[in-house]
Amino acid sequence: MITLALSKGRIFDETMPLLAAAGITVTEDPETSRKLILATNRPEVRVVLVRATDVPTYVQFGGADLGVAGLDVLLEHGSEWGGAGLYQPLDLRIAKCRMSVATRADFDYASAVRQGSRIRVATKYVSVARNHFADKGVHVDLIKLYGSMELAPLTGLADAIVDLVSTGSTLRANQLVEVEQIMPISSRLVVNPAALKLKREPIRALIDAFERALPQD
Ligand code: PRT
Ligand code: MG
Repeated sequence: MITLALSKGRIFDETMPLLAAAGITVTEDPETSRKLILATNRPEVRVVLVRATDVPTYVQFGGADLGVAGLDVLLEHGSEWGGAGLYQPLDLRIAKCRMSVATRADFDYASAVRQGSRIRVATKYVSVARNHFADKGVHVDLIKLYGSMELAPLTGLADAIVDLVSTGSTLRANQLVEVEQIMPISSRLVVNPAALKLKREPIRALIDAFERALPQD
């Protein structure tokens, strides 16, 4: 049996065409089914549905043989585990967005940076944010949040946020502006190294099929 860990929503949706290219179709709809283990047309392949941030954990500890996770999630997970236990053979180029710094329009980020002011930054991505501001030599107080980062500058909790941006409409709707792009983000295939050894043929075949089906850009 090969177990693939996916999160519901965009990662599930955007992984389906790649699976289809490998001849695999999931036979249940995760949005209507309450099942957490989904069968596929191939009796030896199943999908487990986990929270996006739990995908690396499932794969690292063998709850799944492989999974699909955003680079954002992998960087935060890696900072906790030193990148151990996960083989990352492919950038799937799906669920693309970017990690950015955003502030209220009336906050002068550039001059705060220039003047060496201490900036309060709220984020779910503490490790990425810490590295980014350390590289720039900017002093920050990081405030860890678990959601709705956009609210932090609006309430005075923070001067800035580090969050994912794709269309920019969430920022716009909350009158925030993107003042700096930190890095492009996409989802990666992650594989448990022991599983790759034990089930080399079928896992290799899956990786190769994914690779052939990748979006061309
Ligand atoms: O939603 P849930 O709390 O269950 O978990 P999750 O947010 O971790 O999962 P999900 O499915 O929302 O995100 C899974 C992965 O998709 C992330 O780890 C990213 O790698 C990737 N991804 C791609 C995104 C976005 N685009 C994205 N736009 N993840 C989140 N967003 C959010 C962003 O945080 C912000 O709130 O969408 C909002 C911004 O979108 P725009 O289009 O308004 O700019
Ligand atoms: Mg989400």
